[in-house]
Amino acid sequence: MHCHGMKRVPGDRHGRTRRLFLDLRDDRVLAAIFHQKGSPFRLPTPGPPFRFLALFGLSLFSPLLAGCQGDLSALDAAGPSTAAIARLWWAMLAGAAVIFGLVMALLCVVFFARDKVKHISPQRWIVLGGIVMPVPILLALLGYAFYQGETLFGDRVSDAEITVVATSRMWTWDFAYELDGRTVTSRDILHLPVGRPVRIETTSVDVIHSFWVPRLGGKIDSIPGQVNAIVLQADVEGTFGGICSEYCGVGHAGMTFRVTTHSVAEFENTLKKLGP
Ligand SMILES: [Cu+2]
Repeated sequence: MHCHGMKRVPGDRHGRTRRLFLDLRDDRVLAAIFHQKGSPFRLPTPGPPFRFLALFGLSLFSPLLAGCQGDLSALDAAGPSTAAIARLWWAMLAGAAVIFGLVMALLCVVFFARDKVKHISPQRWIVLGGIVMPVPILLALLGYAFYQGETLFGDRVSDAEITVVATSRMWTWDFAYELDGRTVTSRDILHLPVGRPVRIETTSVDVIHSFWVPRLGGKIDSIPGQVNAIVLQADVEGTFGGICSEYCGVGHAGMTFRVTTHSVAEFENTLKKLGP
């Protein structure tokens, strides 16, 4: 058997890939990770199975954990709508993990106990493994998605006493509020009261944009000549990121805004300081 991948000429793509793979399993690399001063992983010398699991775990969880929090994370809920989205996301992940685990279990049976499943016909594998096994899980997830959807768009959405008009244009957001019979506005900063549902009515003056504050709720298209509405509620005071989530031209990436939430009294004071 040829095992001379390491002798490929320098610059060879496959040779480099193979060296990188081998390096990751090298004791010196692991020693740097696990035994350096101040390393959070100061552990006894890891054995081969542990090494693989540790590296696999590190590679899997670092991007996952990094994505769970932050200004634009829909998993870092600051209101009931995003809480519903996050619950659904975790349920979908759990369902996908269960199906993945079952498929891997079947794969192990085929690899390691082939004699016990040899009598099962291919058609039976398809029906049992491809339909009977995943469909109940997928139906349960579908039902849960409908149930959570009611929190976002259905009868369970709270009635909003406050309305803000969000007007999009390339590449800014204007927010208009009613205050004692007059209209005040803010640009690229949306002020919201804490604990009160607010109806956001959005429209565009040029092309289609999309209004999205990930920590407070789902996204909604902002379309010229049309008014679309979404109800958002913030449960905590703070500032959150908002973005246009529909590509709208060269300035799209910079079409962001901030959401600042205030206590109800402070919200009114803030609006009083705004101009028309
Ligand atoms: Cu955009």
